[in-house]
Formats: sequence, C-alpha cells, structure tokens
Amino acid sequence: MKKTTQLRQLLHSQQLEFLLEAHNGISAKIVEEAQFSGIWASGLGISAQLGVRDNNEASWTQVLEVVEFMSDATSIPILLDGDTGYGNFNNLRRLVKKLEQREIAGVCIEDKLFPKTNSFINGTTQPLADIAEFCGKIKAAKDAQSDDDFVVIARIEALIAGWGLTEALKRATAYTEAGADGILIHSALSVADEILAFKREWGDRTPVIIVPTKYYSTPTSIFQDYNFSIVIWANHLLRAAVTTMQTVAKTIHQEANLLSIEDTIVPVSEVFRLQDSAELLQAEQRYLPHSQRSVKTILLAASRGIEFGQLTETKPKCMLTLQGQPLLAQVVASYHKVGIKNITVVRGYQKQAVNLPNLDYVDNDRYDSTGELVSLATALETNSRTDSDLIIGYGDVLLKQYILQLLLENTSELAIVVDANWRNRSPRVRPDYVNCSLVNSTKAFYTQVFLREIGSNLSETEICGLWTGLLKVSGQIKQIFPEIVTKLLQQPLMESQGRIPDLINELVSQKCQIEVIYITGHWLDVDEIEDILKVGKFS
Ligand code: SPV
Ligand code: MG
Repeated sequence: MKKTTQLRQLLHSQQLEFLLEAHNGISAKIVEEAQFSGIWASGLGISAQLGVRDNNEASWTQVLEVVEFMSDATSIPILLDGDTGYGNFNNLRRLVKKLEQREIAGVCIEDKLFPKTNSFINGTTQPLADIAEFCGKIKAAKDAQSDDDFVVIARIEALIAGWGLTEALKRATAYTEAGADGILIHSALSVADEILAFKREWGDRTPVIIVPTKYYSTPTSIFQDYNFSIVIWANHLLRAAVTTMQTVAKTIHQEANLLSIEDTIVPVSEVFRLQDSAELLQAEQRYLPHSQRSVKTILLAASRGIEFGQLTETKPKCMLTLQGQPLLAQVVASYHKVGIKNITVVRGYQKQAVNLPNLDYVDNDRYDSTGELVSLATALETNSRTDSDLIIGYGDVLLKQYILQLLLENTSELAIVVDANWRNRSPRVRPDYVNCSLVNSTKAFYTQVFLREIGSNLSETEICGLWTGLLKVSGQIKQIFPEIVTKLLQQPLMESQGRIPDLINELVSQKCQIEVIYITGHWLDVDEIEDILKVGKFS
C-alpha cells in the first residue's frame, strides 16, 4: 500500500495510533522494526543530529535530504515536521512536490513565523501566523499535491503561545475549512488539561494529533478515551541516543580502552544488519564480474619433505629458506600479488614452525598416517560455507603471478593449470601427468580444453602435460565439493594415501567438466632436489 494511503488510514482509523520520532535513516529503520506504523520526522531531531538549532538553521533542502534517506530505509509512512513551511505558500507548495517525489506521506505545518523557534523555548513569547496567511498556505499545499492521499496537518500553537482555547478552536475551524486533513494541537503544560479541553470542544470534526512530550505522565488510555487520532512520541530516540553517546564517550575517554563498554553496545554486525549489507553481498554475486568474486585459497603444507633429510628435522619443507625467505612466504606473496588475501594453510609436521603472519591455519595432526585428502577435508570444514571461489594449491609450489591470474579469470566451475612443457621438467617420483581433450596448440587457444584423466602411469602418447598442483572450484559444484571429498575418503586407502589427483579423477568420473589452462613453465615444484639446485641454496 502507498505510504500516503497508509498515513491517511492511520489518521482515520478507529483506534489510537502512534508515531515515533526518527531523525535519520538508521533511526527510521529502528522505528519500523519496533512495529510502529508510522514515523515522525521531527524538526528538533533532524536539526539536532545535524548539530544545529531547531530554528530553520538547516535549509529545507538539507531536511529533504535527511527525510529522503529515512524514506529509502523504510516502508512505513513518514509525517514530516515541516515547521512553518520554510517560507510562504510558494515555498510550501514546492516542498510538497519534493516530498511526494520522495514518498513522504504527509507534512505538518505550524502556525508560527519563519524562522521558527522550538515551541518549548519561550513558547509564550512566540508570535503566531496570521490566520488568513496560514490558510493560504494550507490551500497551496493541498493544491500542490498530486496524490490525493498525501496528508497536510495544520498544527496549532495558540495554547503554547498563551492565546487560549477560543483562539485555538477559531484557528482549527479556519484551517479545516482551508483543507487541512487533520489538526495537531500542541501544549507545553505538564498536564493534559488544555488539549483534553480542546478535544471536548472540537469533537470528531477532523482527526486530532497530540504530542505528549511535556504531559508524558498522562495515561495513554485517556487519549484513547478522548478519541484522539494519533499520538506522536516526538523526540525520544534522539534523546536516548544522546544519553547513550554521552555515557559511552565519557567512559571511553576516562578508561582509554573499550573493555567496559563493548558488551553494552551493539556489535558492528547489528549495524551491518540494519544497513542490509547481506543484500549487497547477494547482489555482488549476481552482478559483479567473475574475476572480482572473492576467492579463498587452501595451501596444503602438512608434509615434512623427507627427501630434504636433516634440513627438515625441525621444520617442514614449506618453511625452508630459499634465497633469504621461507618458501611458503614466497608462495603466499604471489597469491597476494593477484589480490588473494584469504589464505588457509594446512599444517601438520612441525606445525609450530609454520608461523607466518596474516594466514589462517588449520592442522592435520594425523599428517603422519594420512594423505593430502585428509588435509583438504580438514581445511574444508572451516572454508566450505562461503560464497567465495576456492583455489587449492601447495605451500611449496612457486608460481609466476600470471598463472594465478589466468586461474582467477577462468569462468569454469572447475579448472586446473597444466604445464604443456612437461618433457622439459625434471623427472619426478610420481609425476601428475594429464590426458586432455586437446593437446596444447594454437587451436587450444580458442577452444576449451577439458581434462580426461590425471595419473602417473599415462603412456607417452596420452600425456598432454604435467599438473602444476592448482585446482579451482567455484559455482554450484562448490556446494557439493566437501561432500565429494568426504565420500572419496571412505574408499579403500584414500584416508591414508589419497591425493588431490585422486579427487580430480573422481570429479571426472562423476562427469564434472574440468577445464584445462595450459601454461609452459614458470612454476617450480620444490619436491625435486634438482629443481632447488636450479634456484639457489636452501637452509
Ligand atoms: C519536533 O519534534 O520537532 C516538534 C515537536 O515540533 S516539539 O518539539 O514538541 O515542538
Ligand atoms: Mg518541530
């Protein structure tokens, strides 16, 4: 239902309705979440949160900007405290047009002079508007509205200014004849007597709104009994915010730490929820190009590297120092260079020695008796429930940055990187050769190439390249990926010896298409002593 229609219905409903003050987008949202059916966009509240006085120091367009945020953040109607209309009839009718464009449901104008002063500051000394002039304003506002349900409320200040009931009733009659949809009768007394007297005389000629800021001790049931239309709680979120901000600011200043206030204020996650950050995350999934999706990396680094002998007695091979830097640090650096920050390292052997900063760690404490697949499964336990793409790699495989970039830009759900220059690589104990739908060639540049099989025992004619240790998992398949790993681990020998190539073959056997990205060199698998000798000296 349109917000204007909602407000009009509140105005005319049989029961007493309530509006709560809000002064910006987040407070407006809080009002709606508290189940109020409407919002009072308070002049006092809006000016105060801008740090200025309630004297039209904020321009009308500045007020308009604030209520636009409030309206965007909510679906319940907003009644704007339009002060005196920010000028004469002409300013007011322009305001009405701009309010309608922003889906503000109505405006309340008070019969004082521009620039106004808050009614609770020397209220009795404040001059009232000329009745005819104010009626002209009301007419202009009603003529300006294009939506029939837009509401114009005439606020009577006669009681505040000390003119008494007769003047208030005279004004109410004139304003109603001019077209006002309702009357707001204001009072600065601490008892409700004068507004009740007004209502007794006015009866139900038009809906009457009240603001019991000063006569707050009056039971709400009395307002109900008198058949008032709407009660406005006019400034209570602003005042509550001031109380809390003053207390918190003072405490933080005095204690110079956050310990005693942390549990008394909402966590930032609550702020994110109010801002609906979740919606943006979903939208990013839908609208951002694939290469900008968030990516998580799992680096497998649990094994010792027994072939390094004494060098790996106190630390695993990924922490061996090569040309002044641990291998793992160099590997991580190339991921960082392509913007991948979210890296989980699976540790095992001498895990305490794997201690580089800014990495997440999970431990495969059974590294001695289990294979890589168990390490992967351990990491997936903490990494699978995200929308990020996943790159699985090794903590001891050095790569040129462009190789990771190719993998990031690839749009297939599953992809591996394969070195077509396999004949030039040094011999390995257990080489991960691959057989693909196409060998690397000019044709492979513009044709998608898919994996058929990965294994050490492929015949020379079958081999299209050597797997580099990189696997990317994204899209739908990511949801079932952990399950595939878990199931595979139940097969014989998989727990003790299962490797990532076993998983890749399992994916192929389940008819998953794995795209092959060909490269030629530019990576180094430091499992091979010979490879290391090419690069430099280890320690
Ligand atoms: C406001 O909230 O700005 C009002 C109500 O105008 S009052 O402050 O009570 O006058
Ligand atoms: Mg006001």
